Order: sequence, then structure tokens, then C-alpha cells
Amino acid sequence: MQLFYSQTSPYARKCRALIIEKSLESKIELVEVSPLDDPAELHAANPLGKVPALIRKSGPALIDSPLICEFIDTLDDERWIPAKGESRTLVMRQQALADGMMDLTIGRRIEMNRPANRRYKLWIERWERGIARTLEQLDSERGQFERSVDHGALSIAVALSYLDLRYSELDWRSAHPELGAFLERWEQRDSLKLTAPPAGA
Ligand SMILES: N[C@@H](CCC(=O)N[C@@H](CS)C(=O)NCC(=O)O)C(=O)O
Repeated sequence: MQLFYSQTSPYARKCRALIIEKSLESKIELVEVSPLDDPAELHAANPLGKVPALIRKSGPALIDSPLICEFIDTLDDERWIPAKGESRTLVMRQQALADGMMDLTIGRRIEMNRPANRRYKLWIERWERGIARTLEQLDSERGQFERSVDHGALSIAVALSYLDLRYSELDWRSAHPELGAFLERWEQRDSLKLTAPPAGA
């Protein structure tokens, strides 16, 4: 199998980190692509032109990181996403909050990359408020995930780390020191160490 990824994509990082946590590196080859260069092999796997995308031995390629992670989790007997019940719902919800915060961070970043006089302040501020609210929410429900080692906690760690990469002006640790400590613990794991975006990315 092959996973198309880019080094800075937080969605792809979730998949790569999960592969490492589950020691599945020998089953999935990582193929680095640059989605903005429109590589034909990525478009063949994912018409949306986005990473991650997973080419399997048979069957259609999988797209969208929650689906890809769900599939990766079935490749061995160790469950990072609970199979059913409220624990599953909570992990999927944590992933949705994490992915949503990545979406907001990316939206903001695209806008910030425009020349200053062409940025749309309304959207930037809207996305920043969404990020602030999501951090508040995550902090308020920290007890549900801060000591967990599962896909929900992994997703949140990746999303927080992405704030540091793409919204580094935001001093989120001052308001949310326990979330900072949570990320620090995850950043000591190989899964996050080995998938960290390159310096200056
Ligand atoms: N919901 C998707 C989002 C994937 C996504 O937006 N990937 C970005 C990289 S961070 C991408 O490939 N963007 C290229 C583009 O939009 O053309 C997922 O969870 O996999």
C-alpha cells in the first residue's frame, strides 16, 4: 500500500503518526507529493487533489484522513479507535474537533498568505475566533483525553502542533497551559517526533 502525503499536512500527519504507533511501517510505503504541483498520481488516487490518499492492494484508493485512519486501525489487532459505543463516539468527536481546528488554521493561513491589502479581515477574524473557541472547548473537556493514548488524543496533539507551525503568533499555551503539557507529552513520542514538519516549512 502507498500513502500519499506532504510533510506539512496535519491530516497526513495523523495517518503517518498512527502508522508509527501501530508499527505498520513495513505495510505502507510513504510517498511524498506536493499537492499544489498537481501530480497525476495523486489525482488518480484522489480527484480532490488533496493529501492524504491511500492506495490499497485492491479496491479504490481511500481519501479523507478519518477514513484512512479508520482503515489503518483495522490492519492489526490493537484498536486506536474503539470499535463501538460511547468511547468510539468520543474518539471520533475528538478527531472531528482536531480536524476542524486544522481546517480553520489552514483557512486563516491561506488568507494570511495574500498580500496584506488583499486579505479578507472578516474571514481571518472569524477563523481566529473559531480556533479560540475550540481551544476553550478542548480545555474544558481535557479530562476525557489528556491521559489517553488513542486516536482522539493523537489527533488533538497533531492539531495543537499545527497551530505552532501555521499560527505561531497565537500564544495558546498561556491561556491553556494544561493543553501545552498534553502536547509536550505527545511530542516525546516517536510518532510525533518522526513526523514533525521540517524546520522552516
Ligand atoms: N478533509 C481532508 C483534508 C485534506 C486536505 O485539505 N489536505 C490539504 C493539505 S493539508 C491539501 O492536500 N490541500 C491541497 C489542495 O487543497 O489543493 C482530510 O482529512 O484528509
